[in-house]
Amino acid sequence: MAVHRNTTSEVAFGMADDVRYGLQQTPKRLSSQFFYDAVGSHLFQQIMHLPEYYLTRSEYEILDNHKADLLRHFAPDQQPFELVELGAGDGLKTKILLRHFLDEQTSFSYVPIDISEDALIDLATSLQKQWPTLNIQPQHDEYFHALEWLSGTSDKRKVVLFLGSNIGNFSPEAAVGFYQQLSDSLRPGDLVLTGFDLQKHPAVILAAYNDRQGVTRAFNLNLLHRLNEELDANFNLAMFDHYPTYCPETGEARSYLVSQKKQTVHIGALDLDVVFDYGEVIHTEISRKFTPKQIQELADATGFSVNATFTDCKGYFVDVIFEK
Ligand code: AVI
Repeated sequence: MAVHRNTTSEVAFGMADDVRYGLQQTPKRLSSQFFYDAVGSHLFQQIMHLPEYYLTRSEYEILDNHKADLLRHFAPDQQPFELVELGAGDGLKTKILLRHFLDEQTSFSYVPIDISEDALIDLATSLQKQWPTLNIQPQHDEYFHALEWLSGTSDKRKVVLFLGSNIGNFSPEAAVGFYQQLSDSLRPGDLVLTGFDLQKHPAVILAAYNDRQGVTRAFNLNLLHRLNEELDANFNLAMFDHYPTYCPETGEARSYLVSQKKQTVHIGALDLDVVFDYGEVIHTEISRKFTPKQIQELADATGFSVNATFTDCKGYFVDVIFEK
């Protein structure tokens, strides 16, 4: 089983350009897609097990309780289908579905797509070991690029998984653009299963991004460590602080890194000096929380109909099937 790659240099080139642009904006920003190097992916695995990070547990419960319903939607006629997963990560939740589909002798292939090559190789290796007969075709790519690839593949019905509230890491405009592009890449009858984190008590949400063990802090700061390693920067991590916020009016959790003093950071690979004032922030991530109305509006705006909605017992999270 080979990992199809979008070349590493393309990915690294994207990062250099993005960092140069983002650190010269006001406010400064870095894209959250660069969190996921080997260390960042490992920290994210830890985050998913934290007591405060309810998202993973909620979605796990939904998939486990509704795996049979989901299979009925995915293969109503028992025809073979392609299960394409965007942002597969460690596949822990997806394994619930894969196990059930294999037990039911469903005919499908699994195409995990991820920007972290390390996470993808770990996932593919562990899946192949667990289920040697599983047809798995891993793709190392970023989401938008992967969609171009999606439209050029086989005639089989596509079921796209976009789990874990990954959609929350897009701005509202980018989410519409992404679902429009997804819709354009699919054919009538193809499905998308999306995990949306719902708006709820603000304190519950804020705690999920400010855990007591400091794992989310390390995850956020690792972005600067990555720039030190890969772009020859000299960020002093002790001079930046993790600062998460949640605004219940917009439904946006945001993460920032705050400069603890006036300082200048040199980024060798970009030949760039970046000046920080005391208290100046770098915006590193947006994690949007949705209302049911916003989910319906996303489907309406991008040529999908809402086929089915599944929720957990606390009503914290929903997995929604959109049909093209
Ligand atoms: C991957 N993504 C959905 C996570 C989130 O909740 O926005 C990333 C994350 N950031 C901090 N904690 C987890």
